[in-house]
Amino acid sequence: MNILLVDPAQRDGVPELYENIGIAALAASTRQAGFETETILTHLEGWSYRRLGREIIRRDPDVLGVSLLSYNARRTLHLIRRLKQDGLRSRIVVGGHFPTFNDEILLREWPELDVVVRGEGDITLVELLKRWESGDDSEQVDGISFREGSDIRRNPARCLEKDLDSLPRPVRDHTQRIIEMGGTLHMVRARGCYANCAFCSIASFYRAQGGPGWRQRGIESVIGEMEELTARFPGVEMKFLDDQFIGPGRKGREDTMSFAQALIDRGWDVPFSIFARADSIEPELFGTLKAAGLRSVFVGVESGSQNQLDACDKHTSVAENRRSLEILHDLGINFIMGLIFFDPYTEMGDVRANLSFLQDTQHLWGPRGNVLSIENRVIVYKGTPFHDRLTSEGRLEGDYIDCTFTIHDWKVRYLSKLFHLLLKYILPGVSVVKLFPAHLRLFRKNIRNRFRIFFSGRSCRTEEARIDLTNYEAPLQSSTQSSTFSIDKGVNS
Ligand code: B12
Ligand code: SF4
Repeated sequence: MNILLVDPAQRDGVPELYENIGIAALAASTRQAGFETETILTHLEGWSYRRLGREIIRRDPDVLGVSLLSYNARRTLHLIRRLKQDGLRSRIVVGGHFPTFNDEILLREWPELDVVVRGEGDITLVELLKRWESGDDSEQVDGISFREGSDIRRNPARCLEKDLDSLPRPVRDHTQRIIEMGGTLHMVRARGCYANCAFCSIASFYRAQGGPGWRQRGIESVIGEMEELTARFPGVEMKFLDDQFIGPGRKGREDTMSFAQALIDRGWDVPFSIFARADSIEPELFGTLKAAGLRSVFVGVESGSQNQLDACDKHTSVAENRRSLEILHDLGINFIMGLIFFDPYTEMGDVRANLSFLQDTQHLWGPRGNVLSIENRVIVYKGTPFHDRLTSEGRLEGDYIDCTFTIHDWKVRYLSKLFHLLLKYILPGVSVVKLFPAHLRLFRKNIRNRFRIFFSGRSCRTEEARIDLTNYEAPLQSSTQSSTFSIDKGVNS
């Protein structure tokens, strides 16, 4: 039985450089169980949806597994529909955050989908595939939803696997290329989060499955993986994707200390970055983490207004936020702060408080600035407390894939539109004009490189991809500001 696992692109044809650890984890589990699994990271290939469709048809897998986020769901679902119309005979399984919270409506509206996997897929997918392989179509597998006649069946949630070390390490099918193209090395040491911020779906995603909200791998297992990866990719910075690198309470702090100490004892200098809540940042722990290789921290500051922090159920204070930045600054650790400027309840006082927070902390920022963007309007997803609150207040607009809200205060509403306009259209326009000579240089370089490859007779994929990337580099930095900044709503802490 051959399986194809796909991470669809977010934007048509724009290469992004990361290994999708969810897909890599599923590939590892299914291969360990004896299945032939191939993975496609569309964003890495720089393929359009049309090209992705052709590649799927060409491979003709028995099972097509697709990872969906709200952002790529609509286009991907339409692609699947089109492929089915064109005769694709694969069984289709979707999973990830978006399907987990929208399983029923997806199965009702998209008959092309066979199964939705809810929550973690590592064990669920393997069980499902084994049943299908043995010709058992009864679908008695925990953690899935599927169609039975005209009904939608939701099997019980699968209990979270307590021992993350029992799962195989994610495969690294694409990491070599990613690194060669200048991307980062993704790692996971812990899954889940003990908090429950109003704009974030992490808590509901993991809690729906029962079991501990935050789980970590054993120190030796993580260090073993780091060792293997540093041997393969020396000098590369590792980015820990854990929603919360530091676990809850005293134990969480002690375990992180032990992890850092174990790295120090090995005498390595492996640079790494993490996500952390402001209230988990303190001098001793972060001093030790720095000695262990910590280079940068994404801090979930969210706001410089106490009202807004409370509305987001952040359970931190403005003073804690400021202090966390001071600590990182004093220790010489880089940071980026995630800042939500506009949420459904923002008032002018919050905007003012945010601006003055930025002003007060500016002396702590690095030379290139540390805020992703000031436009930052929260995105509301199903599975988040904001989504439930706004639904009960009747304030959500749009559909289950793409929904938005209106901000109560009309002044804030217009300000948010103005910021959006500025960041999405005017600033990129200005920078395109400013960067014109650089664009021209890149264009010439691109042509030169193509000639070089043509005459040297090499058809090296990495080399070609590198050229494509250079091509995209300058426009990306300027024109995608509005989507780049919003990543902090996806990558929260
Ligand atoms: C790293 C990361 C990124 C990276 C890389 C993305 C990636 N997929 O690797 C970058 C920076 C590019 C990114 C961007 C965005 N992200 Co992001 N990101 C994350 C983060 C922090 C880690 C992902 C991860 O590796 N997790 C660890 C692995 C093991 O878990 P997993 O990916 O969930 O996979 C498991 C299950 O979901 C399931 N599963 C997943 N796919 C499939 C497919 C099948 C077939 C099956 C059976 C099961 C299955 O099984 C997997 C193994 O257990 C998550 C938060 C999180 N903890 O998940 C947010 C998160 C996924 N991102 C989120 C968002 C919103 C975004 C953005 C839209 C942000 C933005 N505004 O631009 C963009 C969109 C990206 C896109 N291409 O569409 C949200 C998704 C919410 C939603 N409902 O869609 C999350 C959940 C964060 C949050 N706080 O809510 N992100
Ligand atoms: S935003 Fe960060 S701290 Fe809050 S629930 Fe999500 S992962 Fe946890």
